[in-house]
Amino acid sequence: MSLDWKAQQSDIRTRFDRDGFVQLSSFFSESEVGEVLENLERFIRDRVPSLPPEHAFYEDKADRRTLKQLQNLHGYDSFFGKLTVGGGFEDLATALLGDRAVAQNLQYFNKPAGIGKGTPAHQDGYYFMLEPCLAVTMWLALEEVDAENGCVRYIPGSHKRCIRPHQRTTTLGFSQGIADWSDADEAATVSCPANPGDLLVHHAMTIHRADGNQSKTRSRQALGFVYFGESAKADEKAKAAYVQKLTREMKAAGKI
Ligand SMILES: O=C(O)CCC(=O)C(=O)O
Repeated sequence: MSLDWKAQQSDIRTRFDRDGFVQLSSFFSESEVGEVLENLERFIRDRVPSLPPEHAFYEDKADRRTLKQLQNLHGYDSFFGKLTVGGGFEDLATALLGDRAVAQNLQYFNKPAGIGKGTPAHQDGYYFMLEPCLAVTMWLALEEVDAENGCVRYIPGSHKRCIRPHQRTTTLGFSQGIADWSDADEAATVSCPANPGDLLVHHAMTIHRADGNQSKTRSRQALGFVYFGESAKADEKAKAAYVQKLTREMKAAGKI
């Protein structure tokens, strides 16, 4: 871990509590990012072909080069497991939540060059179904990310308001988007370009979105670590029913 975040812990917590997100430059060094990319390459080559379809999404499922999202990396692979559980990401999540962080998911997010779709505006808490809504997502940039290839955009302070109504989208991997998105919402967004190794951390209530990848040559790869606070209770029945219904719909539509 390149950044000594513990030395700045109180300032980081203040910014996170105020804005609902915080950007930490050079959280990972160049060589740590290189190691992640090497392991991703191995995982995609050796393991992804045998994953269940609901854990590996493609922009075009007939074209393996269009891989856009992976779920549960930490459960499938010991390199990613060690990164997610018992390490620096978990420690930082605990510090920001003020509650012991419990790892839930490690996702891979890619927007392939030219075809990567936008991420609809949403709050992770809508998907998580937690009471209280105490969770963070940590988004680690693995390459240069900017307005052209689809950087993440947040509405600062939105974590202090309510969960907005969401509705079904047609975007594979982001099935829910804010239903009453307005020009005022758009104007309130702040874009977060990032360099490889930079970490964006957002609260589960924070509204965020990203554009599609307009670059013809550059992909947009990132890892997303999800942690729930120990005291947050998930409505597991409602969540399992939703995931089951969604998987059925995606299979019926030929998307997975
Ligand atoms: O990678 C993206 O475009 C957005 C990721 C996201 O929505 C999340 O990590 O909660």
